[in-house]
Amino acid sequence: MPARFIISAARPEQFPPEGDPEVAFLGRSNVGKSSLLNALVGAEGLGKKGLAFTSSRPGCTQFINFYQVDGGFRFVDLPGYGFAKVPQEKSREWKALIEKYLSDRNALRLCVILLDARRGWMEKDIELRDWLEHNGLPYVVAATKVDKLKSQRERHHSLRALRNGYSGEILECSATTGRGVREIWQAISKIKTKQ
Ligand SMILES: Nc1nc2c(ncn2[C@@H]2O[C@H](COP(=O)(O)OP(=O)(O)OP(=O)(O)O)[C@@H](O)[C@H]2O)c(=O)[nH]1
Ligand SMILES: [Mg+2]
Repeated sequence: MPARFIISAARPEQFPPEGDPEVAFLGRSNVGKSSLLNALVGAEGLGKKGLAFTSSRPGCTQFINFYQVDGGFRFVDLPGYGFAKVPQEKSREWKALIEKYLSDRNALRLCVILLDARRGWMEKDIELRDWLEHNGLPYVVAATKVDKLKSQRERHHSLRALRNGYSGEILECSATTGRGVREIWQAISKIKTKQ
């Protein structure tokens, strides 16, 4: 699915004018948001480097990045939360920026909450989920990096951590193997028919 970068917004005034329905990718720092976004749009039209910049260094995405995706969507890559090494002031700025986007954006139709399959729900993830529910924003939950679960024991532990206090659907995915990409696309396609 061809896609192109629109803008990197450090402040709400830099958000592009509202347009196609938007899908936002949210989750802890380093959970794999940018990687999953790349996997969703695939190599097609992107070239080898991918669309969104990824890094093993947490705190890689510092602004809200908007991408136009063919098929009439926009993908929105948000900075990760919960990364202790970011100075508190910076972290507060990001939180304010993210909250502003989530509360004011009419075009926002779906949030994808990403959880690390090995860790499951952490405090900040639950905070986010509660906030989305309270504000009536639709979301799906994706467990990332499932390719890292090698043994039966690890898979069992993962399932427990993901199911802990949550009974909704969880899409298992991996940006490395492409697992779950189709299922996420299915969830995204539904937002069109809901308009
Ligand atoms: N094995 C494996 N590694 C992954 C997967 N997804 C991401 N990674 C790795 O995890 C690291 C972080 O990935 P990013 O996509 O940059 O994470 P992010 O959530 O965008 O991080 P921030 O921008 O810092 O919030 C990188 O080293 C990726 O290569 C996956 O599905 N499997
Ligand atoms: Mg990122």
